[in-house]
Amino acid sequence: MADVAIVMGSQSDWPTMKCAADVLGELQVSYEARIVSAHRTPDRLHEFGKTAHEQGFKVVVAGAGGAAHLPGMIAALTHLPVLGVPVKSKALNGIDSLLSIVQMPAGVPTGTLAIGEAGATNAGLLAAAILAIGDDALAQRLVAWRAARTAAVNETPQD
Ligand code: RP5
Repeated sequence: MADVAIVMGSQSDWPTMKCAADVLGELQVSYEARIVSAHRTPDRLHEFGKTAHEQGFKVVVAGAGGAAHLPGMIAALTHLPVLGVPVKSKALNGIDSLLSIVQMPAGVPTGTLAIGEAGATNAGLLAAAILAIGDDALAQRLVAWRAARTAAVNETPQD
């Protein structure tokens, strides 16, 4: 049983969504990664959304590109927090993905992160922050992770 489900619309989304997996791994947060396409596997989408809570997931990170309906549809099917990652698309550089995820109707909240790898990394961090509310050891790991990032910033630029 994993705490975080990382769900993506296509195998082609994995290089982006792996950034969420990587940071969750660094923070020792359990996750499962799955391919669930809103358009190509609608039955799988419905099954996942309806059973995500029963499966023990606490947060869903969902990434898709183009007509990126996956995060919003999962949010329509579960009360779990859903963090949407707009994957950079070939045709419109992810602007289509972003707009498809961000503009949800009132009542079906879907968190929306930045386009691409930064968004996936931050979705992983945000999932960890949500879980850390009830997990002091994870909160300490998150604080340490952030402190290490701060410490890595030089005060002056280097040649
Ligand atoms: C979306 O279409 C996926 O999330 C992916 O970002 C995009 C392209 O998918 P592929 O054609 O590469 O499978 O559903």
